[in-house]
Amino acid sequence: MPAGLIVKALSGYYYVLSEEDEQMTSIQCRARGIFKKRGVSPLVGDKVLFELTENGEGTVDEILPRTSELVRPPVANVELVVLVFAVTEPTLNLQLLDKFLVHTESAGLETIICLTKQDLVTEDKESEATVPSKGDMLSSGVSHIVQLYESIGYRTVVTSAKCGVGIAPVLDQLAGRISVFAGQSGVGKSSLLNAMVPGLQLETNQISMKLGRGKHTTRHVELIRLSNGGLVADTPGFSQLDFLQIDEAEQLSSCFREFKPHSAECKFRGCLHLHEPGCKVIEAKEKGEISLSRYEHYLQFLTDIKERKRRY
Ligand SMILES: Nc1nc2c(ncn2[C@@H]2O[C@H](COP(=O)(O)OP(=O)(O)O)[C@@H](O)[C@H]2O)c(=O)[nH]1
Ligand SMILES: [Mg+2]
Ligand SMILES: [Zn+2]
Repeated sequence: MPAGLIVKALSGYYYVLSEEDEQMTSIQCRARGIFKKRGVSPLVGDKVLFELTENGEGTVDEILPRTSELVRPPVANVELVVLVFAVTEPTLNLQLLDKFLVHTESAGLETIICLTKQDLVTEDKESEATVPSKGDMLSSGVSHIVQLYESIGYRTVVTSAKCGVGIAPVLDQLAGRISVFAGQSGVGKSSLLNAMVPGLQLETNQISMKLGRGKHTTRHVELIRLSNGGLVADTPGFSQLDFLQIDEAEQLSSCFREFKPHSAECKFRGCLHLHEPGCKVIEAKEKGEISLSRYEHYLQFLTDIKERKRRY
């Protein structure tokens, strides 16, 4: 039975790329009834065994074991999440970035950060002005943010789809695996993908589908194939994150990577790094070894988690 990969799911059909097919055309398949009975459904990203039927279509017979399973967007076997944030337009929201990072950490997914629309902040070197321009200030802010997240251990790439900056470094990260692009609408996810794939023309500047006014009426997940064997999902997904998987306050702290070496040294086991004596995380924050913004977001998320617990 041939093996393949589901690259698209739409209206009850699964589109399977056969491993043996050099042409890389996908085969339209139905899923076998047995899946429904078992309460499982194939996902985009699934490796499957399928059978060809007489009309050139096929049947998905078996789903091979998954390494990961995202709920939103619904994609299996994702190895990398690219968190896409614009340096401006919309205003860079570091709290949301940290929230996404908590999610990818708790899901155990490798994450890179992509800061788009770099062309909107290029500094004006020619200007003699003593007062820094808005662009100058944004530009130094961006390098500060890159430094911060790189120091924590997240590869951070600054890009401009408009000027073709930083496209290759992002593309390199995507080679040979399944990735998802996550980020608010309007940050430039589709534009970035269009810049990476010659001939790809994803619609850009789409009105949010949540408002029901989007041009696309069909909501579907699709993997885009890159020339280096990478597969990427460009889906709105990930938009309204609530701390679904995290219900222990202690677990939150472990999702802040840079806390780890310090929290291991806290005086009390189960220290929440709020105001406990002998807390090494607070000490590190005061020495500037942990950034104030990261620590503050940690406190905010901790409050969110506690309040949610209280409500149920
Ligand atoms: N100046 C500038 N604008 C960009 C860049 N990338 C995207 N945009 C614009 O930002 C808007 C949203 O882009 P889009 O790719 O649709 O964002 P998405 O919603 O995240 O997929 C569009 O008007 C794009 O033209 C960039 O690198 N520079
Ligand atoms: Mg888009
Ligand atoms: Zn502590």
